[in-house]
Amino acid sequence: MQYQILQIAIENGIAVVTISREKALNALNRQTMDELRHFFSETASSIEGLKGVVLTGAGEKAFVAGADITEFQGLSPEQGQALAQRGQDLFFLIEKFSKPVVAAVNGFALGGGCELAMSCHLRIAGEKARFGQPEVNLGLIPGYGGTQRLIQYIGKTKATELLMTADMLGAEEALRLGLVNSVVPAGEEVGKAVELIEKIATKAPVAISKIIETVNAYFAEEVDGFAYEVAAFGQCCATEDFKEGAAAFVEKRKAAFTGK
Ligand code: DAK
Repeated sequence: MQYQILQIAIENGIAVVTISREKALNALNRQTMDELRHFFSETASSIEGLKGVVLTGAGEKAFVAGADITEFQGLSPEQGQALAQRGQDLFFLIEKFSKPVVAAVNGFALGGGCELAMSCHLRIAGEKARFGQPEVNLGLIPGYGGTQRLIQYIGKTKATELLMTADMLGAEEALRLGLVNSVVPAGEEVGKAVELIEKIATKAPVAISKIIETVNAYFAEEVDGFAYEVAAFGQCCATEDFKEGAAAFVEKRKAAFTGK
């Protein structure tokens, strides 16, 4: 696929993916959603030695200011439902991606933008970042998982308030509530996200992918997370990296993980 909106820079095994529709505050139009889907389902897995992905928005003002409002006027209930399902499927794809995906939130993360950030495994906020689900202003509710993931991150009480009032959260409050992992000065979001992925990449890759799976299992209703953990633990025991990690500890040296 020839990407028109995503700018992808790969350095030292880390893909920095920038959503570049700065004039529309990086709003998620169909093309952007299609490119994100293609990136996570095709391109990312073909990147040799991929350590993780950083998602960010172009410019200083917005991460993503929501779904592109100009595109969803006049949708029938059936079309709306189908689009919401398609969007949710994409965000599940990101949430289940086997390598860490970190959102570097450099400004407004509203509606679909907040939902996109919440589908990433970790979130670094710039001090100017603002988070919110303003769909009720448009006569809508979030359709890309926002009602569910916001509760998962910050709890029912505050999530319900934000979903009903469309109020925005600043970066520090988002940190206090547990929506983001850390707050950095504006302009340092991507650097901090890269640093975090570099740190995670020093650990055993299969174990990291099993952390992603087991954390997701907690929220998957049809899955017993504890049973999932037991099975995933057993799978880790079968890896060469487990032998290497344990041997390195005993031999008082740094482990050299291979991802096998
Ligand atoms: N879509 C399209 N264009 C957008 C946009 C958006 N979400 N947000 C901003 N823009 C455009 C503005 O129209 C403006 O374009 P021009 O007038 O220059 O052509 C440009 O970006 C700059 O925006 P502003 O001039 O408004 O900038 P300000 O600094 O004054 O305000 C703002 C920044 C972020 C507070 C404001 O732009 C704003 O309130 N934006 C809208 C935020 C919002 O309501 N986002 C949508 C949330 S609802 C669905 C599934 C999911 C969804 C919908 C449907 N289906 C399955 C059907 C999800 C919906 C949402 O995300």
